[in-house]
Amino acid sequence: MAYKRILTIQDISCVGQCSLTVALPVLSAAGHETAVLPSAVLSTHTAPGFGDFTFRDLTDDIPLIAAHWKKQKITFDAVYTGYLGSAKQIGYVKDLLDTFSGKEMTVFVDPAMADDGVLYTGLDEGYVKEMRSLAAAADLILPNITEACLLTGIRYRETYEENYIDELLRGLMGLGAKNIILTGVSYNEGSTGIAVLEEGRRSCYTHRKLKRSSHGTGDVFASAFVGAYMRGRSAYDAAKIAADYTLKCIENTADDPSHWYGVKFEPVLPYYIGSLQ
Ligand code: PXL
Repeated sequence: MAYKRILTIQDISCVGQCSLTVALPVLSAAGHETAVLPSAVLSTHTAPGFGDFTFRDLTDDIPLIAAHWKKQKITFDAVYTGYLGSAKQIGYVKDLLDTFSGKEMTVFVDPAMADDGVLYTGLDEGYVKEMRSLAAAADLILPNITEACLLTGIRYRETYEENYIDELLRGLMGLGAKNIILTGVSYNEGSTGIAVLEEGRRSCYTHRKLKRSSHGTGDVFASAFVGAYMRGRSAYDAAKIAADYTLKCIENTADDPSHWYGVKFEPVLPYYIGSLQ
């Protein structure tokens, strides 16, 4: 099996099971070497529940770290970005992609910035605007419906039919997105799924929808997707593996109301590893 070095750029939420505390174990479980560029350090994630969180923005460190890596001739097989610290930082991340870009470097952008029709606390239109151009620099983007709406300017809707999803996919392509993994595509109460646009071909993976919606599942899905894709799976197969794993993680958490802030993804890692064999 090829051993890939994956750089992931996202925050350290010290407590809360999202971002780097999810991405690193999942990518390692997929058999990849990980490198990190923390975008910010927060005491917890920013979703309602933990109250006031601390936020240390690491924007100014990004170009210094990138310059050191460049001097050392360090290269990456993939870069996977998630929640970033500021609009200015997104500009630095674009510069970093230019600096390290190579034929063999795959760029994944999860524009982790919103859910259920609303932007995460602390983010603004300036952040969304920069995220649009980062999405254009990616080989694959992984937005949910809310993020796709913010990126394209299309109105957010809770209920919709297939032509709405087509409109979102077209809008994202219009921004310059090459391959799109659109999550949370649900046409009825009982099911949800992923719309995949891979090299112009459209497919959809649909699965059971659980009653409970859980925090951090976007990061579990994106990390599991990147891990599987970098193991040579197609975007559709990687989406299926990641969606099935995410569903199992939610199921594994459903009987524990005290675990409201994330999903217990760790005990289900053997299932994920098995699905990659
Ligand atoms: O799971 C996405 C995410 C990542 N990082 C931080 C967040 C969130 C979602 O709320 O607050 C800091």
